[in-house]
Amino acid sequence: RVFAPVQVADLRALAVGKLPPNELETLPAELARNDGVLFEAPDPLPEFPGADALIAAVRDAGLRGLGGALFPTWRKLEAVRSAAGAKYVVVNGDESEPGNFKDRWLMEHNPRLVWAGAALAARAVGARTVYFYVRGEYPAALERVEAARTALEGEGYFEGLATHTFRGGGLYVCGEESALLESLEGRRAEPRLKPPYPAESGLFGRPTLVNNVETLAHLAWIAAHGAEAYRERRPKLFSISGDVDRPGVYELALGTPLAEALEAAGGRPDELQAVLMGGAAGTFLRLPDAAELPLDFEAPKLSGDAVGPGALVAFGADRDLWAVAEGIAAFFAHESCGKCFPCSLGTPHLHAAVARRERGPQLEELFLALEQGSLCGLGQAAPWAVRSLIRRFGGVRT
Ligand code: L3W
Repeated sequence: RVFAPVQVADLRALAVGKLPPNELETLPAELARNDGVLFEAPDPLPEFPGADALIAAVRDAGLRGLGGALFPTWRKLEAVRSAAGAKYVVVNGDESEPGNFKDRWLMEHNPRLVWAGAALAARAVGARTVYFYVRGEYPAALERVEAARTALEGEGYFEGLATHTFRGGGLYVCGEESALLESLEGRRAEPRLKPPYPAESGLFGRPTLVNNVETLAHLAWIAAHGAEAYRERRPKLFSISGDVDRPGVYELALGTPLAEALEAAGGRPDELQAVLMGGAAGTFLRLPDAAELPLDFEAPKLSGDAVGPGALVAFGADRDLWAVAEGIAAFFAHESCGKCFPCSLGTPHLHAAVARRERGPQLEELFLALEQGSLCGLGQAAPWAVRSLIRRFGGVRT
């Protein structure tokens, strides 16, 4: 296996100086900056309320996949539950999207909550085995996830379940759920054609519930406090970094306007020119135009605009956004797994075009080839940041 330090150099290019703290061996606990309910595990951890009750609560709470795709969590639970025979639950802790560090914080500082969510989900779908896949470059997270697993096993919380912590393969594409499953099976991480979705045919060809770390933390919180309390709060973790005074993980209510989120992190929206929302697979928003944009599930203005996993990287007026976009394009070219042609050929072309500061209409064809032709989200999302930069900043070199 290869443990490539893919993210660090890229993030250096992203925020030029004020970075998400990915070079740190461990994230300081204080990096969770406000009073989020997700920053602590309920004590005692929630009991399993029964499959019907749990799935109904998850549905009523409106929980969606918080790795970025926002698929309704209860539908996945229901799909896996309704399948017969052996099945699995897999926790996707392969947080590799530049600009995101909220899953890392949860794995390092609140792994009990995530394990609780995974165990509850396993009981709800009738799975007997849970794998927790931790990003290869997050050694402290791996250690703490494993320590929490051992402790919970000792406390009897996993009774009837086999649980495993697994070190990820060290590639960005490992976070794509089907590539992650390949990696878990001991093969090179390459995405599978979908459908069938993992809920139908996943690990070892069996129905598998794959959920992001944060999603399962929310699920556990819902099991402990109910759907109504959740709906009142609408919590979401945001990784806020770049040109703000207090970069960190913030729990904010969905719907919070962008400017307010930046101010919470000590940012001064009036002095910022842009925010990269979502991460490298996200889009540049222009300030002050987007100041009032509500950070909610349904906020797309341009294809690719989405809260995604919840990264906000702020850029002051003196940052060269083209240099950032070049770093992003280089990242995708480097991380493309090579399985499908649109991505493996398209991402180096994109990188070369951005390096030349090309911004003409011919680029649209490349964007479309990547977005529509790529097998997985890596290639599909690769052009979003560049396209949003060209559209929103007129392609003018900043
Ligand atoms: C059962 C169906 N399951 C869809 C499942 C599917 C998957 C989920 C979403 O992620 C996003 C992108 C960025 N029956 C189903 C079904 N599913 N139909 O729903 O599926 P999909 O295809 O919409 O997306 P995806 O490929 O899982 C793409 C975000 O990922 N992203 C972020 C990556 C990084 C992190 C991180 O570091 N933490 O998350 C990169 O592109 O927002 O929208 O489970 O099986 N009929």
